[in-house]
Amino acid sequence: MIRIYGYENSSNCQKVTWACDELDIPFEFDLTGGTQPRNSKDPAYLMLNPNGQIPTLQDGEFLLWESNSILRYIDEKYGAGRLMPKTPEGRAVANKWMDWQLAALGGPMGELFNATLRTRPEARDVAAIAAAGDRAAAMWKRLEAGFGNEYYVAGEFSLGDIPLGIMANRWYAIPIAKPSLPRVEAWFERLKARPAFVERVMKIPQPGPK
Ligand SMILES: N[C@@H](CCC(=O)N[C@@H](CS)C(=O)NCC(=O)O)C(=O)O
Repeated sequence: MIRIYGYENSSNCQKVTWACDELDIPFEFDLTGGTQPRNSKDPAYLMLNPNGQIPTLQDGEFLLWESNSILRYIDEKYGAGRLMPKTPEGRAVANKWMDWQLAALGGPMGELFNATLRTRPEARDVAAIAAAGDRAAAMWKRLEAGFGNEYYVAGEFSLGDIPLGIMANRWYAIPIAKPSLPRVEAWFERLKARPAFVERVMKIPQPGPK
């Protein structure tokens, strides 16, 4: 059975647990200690992942870190590629959105998340939250503009939806004013109808203040 080092309320781990359920792949968690890692900086863990971050996947002797790479690996190895579109163009679009989540959306969303849910209410900086909210909203507007009439980001449901769906779950959990994004909102409603998303993402409480 594959092993996932991580914890269930980590956004990057949720990508993997959600995809495993979509593909009916059994897995075991390690380092979970409930909802927090025991220690991702532990020398023994750093042997598995020199970044000292989660998730790390172990499949027999094979070790892999970087959540989006893990998604591609499990889909190809255990899902016969069924979470990737069938055409090169479709796969390219799914890959584009996965890369964009890490390269463009993740930064502003991390900043906003740390300034809000990860900070005690009395210590929150209203101006910093407004600025981070604006930067994140600018990114969500790009996704809104990137949607045509597709139901999912690459047409059919695919790996392309998973990293973005995790971010959307955070975005809608953060109590700030948000612009109207009808296509993003309709897509998020579609994700919420997926049992694996409900179980592995929606039902898991967001991490609280550090
Ligand atoms: N690019 C990495 C980022 C992993 C990452 O930032 N993981 C966070 C949890 S969501 C983490 O390990 N945080 C603890 C730390 O940085 O020490 C990936 O996608 O796997």
